[in-house]
Amino acid sequence: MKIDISKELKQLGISEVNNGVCTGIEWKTTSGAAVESFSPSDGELIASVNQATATDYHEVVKKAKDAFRVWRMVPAPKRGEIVRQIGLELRKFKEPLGKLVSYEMGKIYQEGLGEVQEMIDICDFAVGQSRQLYGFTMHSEREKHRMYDQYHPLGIVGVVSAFNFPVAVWAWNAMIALVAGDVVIWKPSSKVFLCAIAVHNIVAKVLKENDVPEGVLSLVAAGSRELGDEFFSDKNIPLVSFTGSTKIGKKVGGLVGQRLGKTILELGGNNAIIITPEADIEMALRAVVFGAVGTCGQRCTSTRRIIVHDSVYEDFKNRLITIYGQLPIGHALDEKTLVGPLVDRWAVDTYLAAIEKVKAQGGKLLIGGEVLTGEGYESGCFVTPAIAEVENHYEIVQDETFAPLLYMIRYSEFDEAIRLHNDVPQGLSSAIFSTHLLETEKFLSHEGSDCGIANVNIGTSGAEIGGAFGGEKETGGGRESGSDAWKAYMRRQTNTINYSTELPLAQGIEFNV
Ligand code: UN1
Repeated sequence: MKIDISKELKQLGISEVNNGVCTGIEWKTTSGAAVESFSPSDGELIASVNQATATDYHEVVKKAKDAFRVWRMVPAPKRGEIVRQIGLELRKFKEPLGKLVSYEMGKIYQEGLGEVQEMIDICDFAVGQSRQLYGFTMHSEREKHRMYDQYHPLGIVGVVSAFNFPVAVWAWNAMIALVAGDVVIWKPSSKVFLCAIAVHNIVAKVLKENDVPEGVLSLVAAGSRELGDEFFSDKNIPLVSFTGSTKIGKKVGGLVGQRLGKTILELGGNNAIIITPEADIEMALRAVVFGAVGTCGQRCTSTRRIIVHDSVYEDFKNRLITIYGQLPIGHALDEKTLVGPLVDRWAVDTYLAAIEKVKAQGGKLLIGGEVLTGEGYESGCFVTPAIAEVENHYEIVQDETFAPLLYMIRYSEFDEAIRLHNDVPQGLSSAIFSTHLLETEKFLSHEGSDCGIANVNIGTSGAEIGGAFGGEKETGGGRESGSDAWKAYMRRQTNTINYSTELPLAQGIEFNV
């Protein structure tokens, strides 16, 4: 199937060959090695990008540092006004950008649109936040003393985003960072450079119209071979927000930690749904299918395990297999499709290797696990989503396979379900389907789910931007997006002001000189 998106590429300012370096308004001609971007849906070359070099990077950092000195002094609500305009501009480009996300990354068009909607939503959220960057006031133990804490801009925020959310992850970080008075350098995944270039073209108009200094929002499109350790070790970047695998995240955490920089790490998940005898089974089925095969299983919040009570297990399994047997798999931009391709053939190989491991470790494959061939599947990136019956302790089950591979695990006692649920190294998202108050409350209690996100009667994926997003254990530990996640993007300061004519010491210490 051929779908022509040349009109959308033109609208988004994507040429055959693009430069990978931007400081907000200006694009810099780069001499870095070219990366070609192919659609996993039809294998067509979309366009290519000349990557940023180390020299480009240093120039970007210099501009960003200069820009920060100006930007931090712009009143926060005025910074919010720029973000408001970015949100308006994104609304105009929702369809073409959603289409490019879908075509370059492989998620279906509906999800591409949803991703741009998340960008718009976080802009709206950040505009409100720009008037709410507040701290507490405390009563001092000393007479005529006042104490409060306040938040100052931090500096350059380095945002490293993964291929699976080519545009939204940047927005969650960048829009909050902007209202916080920070400047941003974005290093996107080399699998989806074109989406990042399109986003920068969209925001450039707003930055230009408002005379925002060069360097407030920058892009360095460079693979880790061109620019990796240097970026993470750079003392000019006080906060690195990294989304990616646990393996790379540990390395990033080490490099930033060595220089005592701050990190927000949004790494792997091994997200489970507990389905109890009290569950609404229809709702649970729909949530499990969307969670497991949405984005072809390539969300960090994807449902990887379902822990199902004995009494409903067989019925749930059979109904799930029937649904899986009918899933429309195809081109991400075909509106009939519910399951698009994996991002590339490397992801397909990883998927097939995981299926083999499941079998070798004692699991029973119930459906799926194959590569599709023939008409419409020429790119080699299409697979049939799999379900396997396993035990939770298998090595492969303990690992995150970034593909549509769903594990079924049985339980008989509720406490056992919670134990199985938590017995993995990761801790991002979790859910329970139950209408029994004692079960749902226990799941949300101190002895319940150990994840950063815990849901009742909704699935593990598809979080709204209004809540802080992130996880525990090997998921990394930071939070981005909504709630009070903005605090991580700012420098906290405690202030004590003495308006008396005495100098009393705290703790009643006498020290008379
Ligand atoms: C990710 O996969 O990196 O909750 C983020 C969700 C999306 C975000 C996923 N809002 O599924």
